[in-house]
Amino acid sequence: MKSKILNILRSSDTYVSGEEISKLLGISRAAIWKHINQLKKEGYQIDSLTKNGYKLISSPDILSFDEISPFLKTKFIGHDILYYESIDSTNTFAKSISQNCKDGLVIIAEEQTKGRGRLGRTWVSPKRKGIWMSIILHPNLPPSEAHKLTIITASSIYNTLCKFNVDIKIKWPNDILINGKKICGILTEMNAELNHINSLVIGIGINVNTEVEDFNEELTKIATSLRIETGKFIDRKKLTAEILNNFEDFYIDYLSTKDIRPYLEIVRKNSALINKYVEIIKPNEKYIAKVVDIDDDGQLVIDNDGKIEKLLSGEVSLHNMYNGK
Ligand code: BT5
Repeated sequence: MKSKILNILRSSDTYVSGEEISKLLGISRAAIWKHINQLKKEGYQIDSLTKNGYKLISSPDILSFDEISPFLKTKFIGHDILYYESIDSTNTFAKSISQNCKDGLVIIAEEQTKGRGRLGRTWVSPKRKGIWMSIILHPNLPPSEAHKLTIITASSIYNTLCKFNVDIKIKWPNDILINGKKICGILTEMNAELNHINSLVIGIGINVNTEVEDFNEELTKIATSLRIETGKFIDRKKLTAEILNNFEDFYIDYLSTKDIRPYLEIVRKNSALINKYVEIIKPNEKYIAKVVDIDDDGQLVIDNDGKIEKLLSGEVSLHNMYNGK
């Protein structure tokens, strides 16, 4: 009901009387007043005049379904959004419900208290500064294909961020960098049988309006945000919807063609790694090698002192990029 009242107020430039809303929605004026008060508590600025009714003055900077849906063009992703002011981790929560929920459900939080990266690392997620969300999917794919969805996610985010005219690079397998610093990380997790993915959770963290003070000392050196890079305050709602729109386009196309090459092409063309030297960290060894390519299966191809090796995303960490040895 609250969303319906909001939609009525949004569609009008002037005051809408309580009587009109009451007629349109079939609820009492007292009930409308209660919902309006709730909206005000959520940060909506609504002017109410006894004679004229209600007028929406401004909406809060929040990533609820009501705020994102006006910009959504998707067929199913984000048609349901579970929105939290604060959560431990959208991925942890998404994983706990992923088997019994609708395909394309999105979990979004304004803040994560235990945001996660890969391999038990922490993802710093300050309140209302970024986009911290997880998309739950039920693709009909074998588990061996799951890593390709990270490629689809990275390339769709790359495409979305291009409009900001900044120097964006994709760092295999799951990072997006601007001017060499990390702006986005992707965490793909799944629940699978031997031959079938039961559910997949794609976690996306993007530093949008984060300011330097929001990063700890360690992150200041390696992380950045759209705000820091563009000098502008960015509309998070629109950006969230654009990411979901672009991601769904790529995802639906990939499921029908099973051809990852167009997306790999985006990753290769804008790779932060190809032709660079990287430190490869495996559980039992560390070494420096030159990245030569990303192959058609999405594996990183490296030249380790003349020996060509292929790396799967789950098995390595890459540190310190070198332009020459
Ligand atoms: C990632 O891991 O980059 C995946 C991050 C995924 C975050 C999203 S947010 C929504 C969803 N819910 C979650 O709980 N997670 C997902 P990895 O490649 O392991 O990188 C982690 C490293 O990035 C850390 O060890 C830090 O060095 C760095 N880092 C942490 N917070 C950062 C931030 N806000 N911006 C840039 N770098 C950060």
